Amino acid sequence: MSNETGSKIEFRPHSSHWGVFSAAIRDGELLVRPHPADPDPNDLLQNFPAALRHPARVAQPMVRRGWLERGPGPDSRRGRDEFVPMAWDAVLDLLGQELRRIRERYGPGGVFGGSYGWSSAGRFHHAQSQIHRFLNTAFGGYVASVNSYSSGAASVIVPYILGNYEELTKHNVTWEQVAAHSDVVLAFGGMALKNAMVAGGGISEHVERGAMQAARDRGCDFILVGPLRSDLPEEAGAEWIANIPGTDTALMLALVHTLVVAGLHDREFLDRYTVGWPNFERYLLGKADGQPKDADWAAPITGVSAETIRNLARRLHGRRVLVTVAHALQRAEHGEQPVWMGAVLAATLGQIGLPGGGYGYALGAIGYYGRRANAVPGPTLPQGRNRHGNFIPVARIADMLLNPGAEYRYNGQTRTYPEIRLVYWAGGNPFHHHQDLNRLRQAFARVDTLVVHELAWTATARHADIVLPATMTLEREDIGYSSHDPLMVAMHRIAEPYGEARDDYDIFAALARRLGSEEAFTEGRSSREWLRHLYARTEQALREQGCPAPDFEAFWAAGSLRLPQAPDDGGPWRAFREDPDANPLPTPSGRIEIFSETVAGFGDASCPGHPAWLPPEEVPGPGAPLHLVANQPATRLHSQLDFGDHSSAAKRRGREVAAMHPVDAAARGIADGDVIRLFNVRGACLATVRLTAGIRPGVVQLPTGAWYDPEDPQDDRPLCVHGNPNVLTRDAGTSALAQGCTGQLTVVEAERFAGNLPPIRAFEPPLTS
Ligand code: PGD
Repeated sequence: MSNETGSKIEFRPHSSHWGVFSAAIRDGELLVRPHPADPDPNDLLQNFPAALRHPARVAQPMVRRGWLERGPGPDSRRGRDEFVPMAWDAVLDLLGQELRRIRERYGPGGVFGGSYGWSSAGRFHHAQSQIHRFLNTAFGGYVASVNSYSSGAASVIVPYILGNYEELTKHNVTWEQVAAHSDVVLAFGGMALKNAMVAGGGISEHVERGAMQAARDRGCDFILVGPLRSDLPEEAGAEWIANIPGTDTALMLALVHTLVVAGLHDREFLDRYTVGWPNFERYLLGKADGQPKDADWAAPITGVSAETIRNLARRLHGRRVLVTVAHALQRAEHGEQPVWMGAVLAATLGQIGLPGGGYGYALGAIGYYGRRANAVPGPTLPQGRNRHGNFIPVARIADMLLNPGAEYRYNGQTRTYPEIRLVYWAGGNPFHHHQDLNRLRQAFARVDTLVVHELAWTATARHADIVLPATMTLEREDIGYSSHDPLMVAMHRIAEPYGEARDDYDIFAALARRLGSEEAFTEGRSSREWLRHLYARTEQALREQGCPAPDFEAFWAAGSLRLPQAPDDGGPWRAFREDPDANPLPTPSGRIEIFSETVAGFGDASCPGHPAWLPPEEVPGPGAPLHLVANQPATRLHSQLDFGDHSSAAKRRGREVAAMHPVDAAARGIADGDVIRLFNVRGACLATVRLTAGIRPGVVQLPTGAWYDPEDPQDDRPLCVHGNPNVLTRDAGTSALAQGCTGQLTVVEAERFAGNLPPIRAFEPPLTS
């Protein structure tokens, strides 16, 4: 391609969590082309062009005026104050001094460096790895976080009941098997393409749509259980069972009950491969509590007729059935239960370990599930050892900051929240990912100092005391790699840094120098030298396997390298099925645990020893009669590049779009395209409504990711004028076992917003002086 002056424009390879691409600058404009071999490229790539030089970018280091004038300390003005620009050397000196003060007075236990977040795809400049390495090698450790907002409940319960969580999601039933073998895919929560279109580290081939189409063409039936019809793509041709949100465990119990009373359960499989069935069966049949968990019992709970449940159960018998449970289901109160019950349903059908059958937990939740693994390792920045050792379950951050010294339960332990003085964040956006944002604001007001590296003025940056401008991925070199995508990408620099932005690595190196630990952090390497160093591991593994192993220069010049992949062998559950004694699962008993002595032994009523229907505390009622599903957005990854064109274009009247059933809208005098106010006891936000019959009546859906935009930041409970559902969600753990995020589901009321529409200011830089 040439520009107007006829000179050739060079497209360079790059990668993002949402796709591999190449890009070039023509006449000051960024052009982006998806990878030519991608069968189903992701439109999220179109968020890049407008974002690159958008005024929402952070142009220079900034310090909050109140912090600068009064020094570190708790301050409720965070998020309400103005900022003072500062030169790099001065701000780094100031921060170095503050880090020394904290270390001397409180030690590493005074710093929360959990810094959760997805940041960018390149494996070296991955901000999480950078900040953890810095805190470990140059500071002496930090209070960490464990687990994720994605799979907080599942990752804790799975090792007790099924085995290795990573294997369950990444080495199990693949899309190839679905296309070739499944007769029925029973998808609780669906498998929305928007989720599978993303994979941490990058993805060059989006295969899910094609696989569902191929399975469908072969005669596979897809059955979607969930309140949103869009959670399976049209290609799946799915039958839709629109249950009440959060009731899947009850529905699964009733399916199993129906199978058992009809004698259609696979007794042989249950005897040979599982433990604890008799205990569970007593509960199922009502022998323990007098209530059989049959279809009639489940119908009013789930909103699905008893007849539909019974018919569905009978249709599952004797066919190659794959049960899938979306991450979303466990991001709710008692989120452990649907994960466990999905496994019990699959075991009852006797399908676990068969090609295209069994339990595909979280298949479709992300792009690296359901694929072959790479046969060689990719680059990873070593994070060093955290000698401090204390941690919290990731979604308990506000609890920790608000309740230092308080006890809480987690994974069978009683733990104590530490007292945090400094919070350091790079590569994440808690004002996107956390629940009950008004409470989070109170929590952040408690610390002495909040430091944020950001490429843009997210609400997290606005609440910080020190904001350091980070480069965006397009402005630096890196290596893109994901464990289940065969393309390793030489991510070339596409553009110069915005304003005074610096790479996280360079910022941490400069701070490490001020702490007297530069060598420990950098090991004397420049960024380019780190890339060469990290690449060497893959090169060596390729050589050892007798595969072509280009050196770094050749890889860099070629722009990408296709890696060998492991066979699609069904993983540990196939081997277990073939010989459970030779290949036991890494559970306490070596079998699938339908009853877990270990979990029961923890004695936490919120997660008993077998899967059970535990009615949620938060249910629709007076004041909040509707369920709100706050799910992943389709037009951006989480909150990333919300100011990009693709994300902005999908909004209506500048606001995030909420989906609502026409019946619920009519009852409230709401018309399609109206701006509505969604509210509950915790907060309120505006959104523009889209009416659709593709949602269960009684449910509103508002995706996450619209940047928090308080109408009046001085208020304690300001109206978010942009549509961030996390002002409404509840900040409570899934259970005492996992303490996972429950942000997927809450209850609200909706009304037509009749006032003057407040302007959207989320993307304007904050006031400076
Ligand atoms: P992102 O928007 O990806 O969200 O939460 P997460 O915090 O990961 O945030 C990444 C941030 O990193 C962005 O602000 C981006 O600008 C910044 N960034 C990108 N590259 C760089 C870089 O190189 N350096 C620096 N310093 N910064 C960079 C996601 C989390 O949200 C997740 S994973 C899930 S699954 C949860 N889902 C839900 C949900 O379903 N429902 C609700 N209500 N809430 C959720 N929150 C969770």
